[in-house]
Amino acid sequence: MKKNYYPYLVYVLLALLICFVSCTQDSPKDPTTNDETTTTTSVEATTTTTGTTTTTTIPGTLSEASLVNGPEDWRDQVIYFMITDRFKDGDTGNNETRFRDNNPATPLHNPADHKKYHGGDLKGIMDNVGYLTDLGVNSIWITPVVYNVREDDGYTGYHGYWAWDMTMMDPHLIPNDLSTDKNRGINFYKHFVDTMHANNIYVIQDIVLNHMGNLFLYKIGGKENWNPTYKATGYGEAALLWIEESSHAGSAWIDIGLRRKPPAPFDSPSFYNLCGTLSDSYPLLGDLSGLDDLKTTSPDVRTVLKNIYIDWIKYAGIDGFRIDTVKHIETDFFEDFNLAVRNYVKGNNPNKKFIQFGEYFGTTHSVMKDYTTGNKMDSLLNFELYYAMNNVFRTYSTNGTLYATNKLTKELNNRSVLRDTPISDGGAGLSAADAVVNFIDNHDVARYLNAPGHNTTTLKSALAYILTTKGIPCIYYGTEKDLKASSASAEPGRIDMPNFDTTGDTYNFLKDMIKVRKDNVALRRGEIKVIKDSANAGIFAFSRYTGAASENIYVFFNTAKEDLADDAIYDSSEVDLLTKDETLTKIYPPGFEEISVMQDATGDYVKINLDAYSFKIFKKK
Ligand SMILES: [Ca+2]
Ligand SMILES: [Ca+2]
Ligand SMILES: [Ca+2]
Repeated sequence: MKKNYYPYLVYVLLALLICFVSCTQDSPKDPTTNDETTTTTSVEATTTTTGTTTTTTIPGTLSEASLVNGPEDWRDQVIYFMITDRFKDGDTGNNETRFRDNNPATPLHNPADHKKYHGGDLKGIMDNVGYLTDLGVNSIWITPVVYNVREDDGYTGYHGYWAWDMTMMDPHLIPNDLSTDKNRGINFYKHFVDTMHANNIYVIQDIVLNHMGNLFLYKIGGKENWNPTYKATGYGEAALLWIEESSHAGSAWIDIGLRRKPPAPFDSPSFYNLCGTLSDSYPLLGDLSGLDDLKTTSPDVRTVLKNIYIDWIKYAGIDGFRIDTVKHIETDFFEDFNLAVRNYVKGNNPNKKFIQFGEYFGTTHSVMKDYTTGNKMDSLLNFELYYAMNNVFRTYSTNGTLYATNKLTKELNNRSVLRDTPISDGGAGLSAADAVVNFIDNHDVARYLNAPGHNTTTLKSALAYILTTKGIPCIYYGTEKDLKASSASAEPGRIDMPNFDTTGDTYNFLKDMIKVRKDNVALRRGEIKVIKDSANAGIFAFSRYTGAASENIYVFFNTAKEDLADDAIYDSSEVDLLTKDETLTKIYPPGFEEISVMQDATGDYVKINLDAYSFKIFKKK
């Protein structure tokens, strides 16, 4: 049984006395403070990486991580996003052993239930770093690592988005014998980041700044209420009722859920908005599904959040943040937070390119701009492209065909409202239009293959598009394994990686496409111009170019259900990408093919054969 307490760490007798008098709960150690009482005993962590077993000493004191430079250019990165709990259980010793309501019939660890812990951990990722490097991805985004609420109404905090203590590692991710030692937990994470860096993989940490887990309810007019209706002026600090102090005190699930008052300063009612339930009309101040909304307008809250997350960079040496639920946080918060992060990084390694991108579920570029202009985030997840691709590559319209390919052109054009220059003071060093993070699916939406009628042919086209268009591609774990959920919604899609074989068809397709991107600088860093699109399913052709003609890449998609034979594709782009008598050589899929650029009264054109739902990539010979 995992222990559910933390060692008291006492600096002076006074603190000891205060603790005896007033502490009703444990107080984890401040990771920013070097603790003179920490023993020098080391803890060994054994890691197996591609057949080699190494033993690393995990020290009990914190030391500053060396901030590696980060990628030269984030556009060179292919991000692989995994829910750590679902990737690989590398250490069964840290698996959750409790039961809901202390009932052995309902274990919180149950790999057959997507709401429960499955056991994946950092060792599981380290053990399979060779799989990631074989695939060719060079950055990972992992779900939040901080100490979470274990259980809430039948769900568990396996995903990491329910913080109880943002300064401490969640015990399910690290060796069990480190789980009550804040410093060693953080140092194990540092060991994990170092291991990734040693394999040329950068680490993006997912962070939640909007809310904590569900740790309090309200008491209004003498009545307890989990989700009172939204009240813009707030219910007042007196309405905050910690669960352990409510009528639910003594319920078995309080201890199971670790839903105690959080450590200071998050135990202060002044840290919360206390406005009741969030609504679509008022997304900023309410509690999202009962998750306690932090008062992100408060200078004190801002300072604490900045310090906590700068410490994760300082002590673990990570390379970026993916910031959750930004739509529920005031935009000016990010001028403060993102700038502070960049200033810290710059002060410690001016060469390090640290990326910060946000998640605004379902947004468009017209909204995204408010979060990326000025000194805010580098970029956001590209939901506008996600929806466009859903139409173009995935969702059949009522007449049984896919939608107009010009939706992709519109998405590219709409990026013009985004910040078109790099942030002046560091960060990823890219315009927001260049730094958008492109994805075909993730943990908040259905898996790609769960759309009706879809198969790996259209999956490949969609993957090919995010690996050839402008932006930073992000692959959801298991896509390369053709993972498909029991239903077309987000949570059932969070299934376990079935294996780490490197033999599957989609796996090798993705590996090849990642290599094509790596081998061609224009696909990573070039500009993009659409050569031809269509008002129905059909052709979508574009070029990526750097200015050096020999690097020009031409990509042709056919999204129609009919084959296209010898279709003339005229260059309608204003940059004149096709020139008469030039020859283009196919670089993907394998097999020799050359086409010549021809000219008639309409202009320069090529003729190309494309099977239904297929694509080809050419390079100027
Ligand atoms: Ca485990
Ligand atoms: Ca909020
Ligand atoms: Ca709550």
